[in-house]
Amino acid sequence: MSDPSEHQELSALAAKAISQPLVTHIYTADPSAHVFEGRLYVYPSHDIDAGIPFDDEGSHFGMEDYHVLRMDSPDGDAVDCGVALHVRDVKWAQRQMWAPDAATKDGRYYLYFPAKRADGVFQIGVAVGDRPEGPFVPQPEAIAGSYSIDPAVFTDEDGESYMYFGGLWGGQLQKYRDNVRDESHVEPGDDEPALGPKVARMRGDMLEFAEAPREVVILDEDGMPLKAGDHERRFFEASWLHKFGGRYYFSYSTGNTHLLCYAIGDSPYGPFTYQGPILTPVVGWTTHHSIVEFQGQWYLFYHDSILSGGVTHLRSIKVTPLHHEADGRIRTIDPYGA
Ligand code: FUB
Repeated sequence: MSDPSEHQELSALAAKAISQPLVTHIYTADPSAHVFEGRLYVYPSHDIDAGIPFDDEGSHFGMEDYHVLRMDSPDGDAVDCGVALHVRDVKWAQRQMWAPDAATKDGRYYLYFPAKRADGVFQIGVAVGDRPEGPFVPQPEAIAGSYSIDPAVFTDEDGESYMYFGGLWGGQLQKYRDNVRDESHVEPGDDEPALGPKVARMRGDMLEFAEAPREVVILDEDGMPLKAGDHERRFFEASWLHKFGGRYYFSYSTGNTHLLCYAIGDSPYGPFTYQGPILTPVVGWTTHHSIVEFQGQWYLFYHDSILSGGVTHLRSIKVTPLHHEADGRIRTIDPYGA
């Protein structure tokens, strides 16, 4: 960054992120930001107080619909484009519309979302629209072979798209091995390899997986898979993939240690080698993000619970500049330190 006025603008944006959510008329979380048609579109969860008691399954995260936000620039106003999809319109889903993502191909837009079926099992669905803001029409069934939560769809320069997904505990990932669910399964023991997120290449029509989901492996500095007991570094939820300098950056939340971390690899399938934290803990239990380039500058979209006074399921999304150092490492952000 050589232009001083540009530097001042980015510093001002970082300072604004400390106190100001992108919108305050609704609670929002889990922001997946994309540049579509030259503008920023953000696909967040729409947090509500559904009146459901707290439990270990995250039942109090009782979200029912999605609103899409549009911004002309990261320091501009975020326009709420209204309800893009409601759970009542999704035949296979009953409740808990958790963190979504979106993608585009051949002029159509695809909203990917996790939700619980009536039997309490999370799956991932897709809904299709003609505009980035929707409305989106859901497919009648969930994506075959999908499970758990937090879809993130990355489209590579060759046009192939990949869905990353999975989340531990309330997100149910620990119940699966080799894509098969077994209620008796729990998170592996501390000295066993950690469970990874999953990745599957999408079919050309963006509606189904083109292959069975594969395990994403995150390695330590010695090339060994991170251990399940390594709670400061192991994957928990909130997958995101961006490409920088020809390398693939997989970022994620560590859940119960409240960090956003990243790992780098040479293929969209990984393996990825752990690098360090991107964002230190925010106010609230969850942390979830996206990373996007807009007009030559990179940004981190994330959330915290400051606006609600710390209520963990009533969150607000924010944006702050993100810097890759000359060697490609990401500078760690303190959400309250600007
Ligand atoms: O918003 C509900 C869940 O909280 C998301 O799916 C997780 O990533 C966490 O942010």
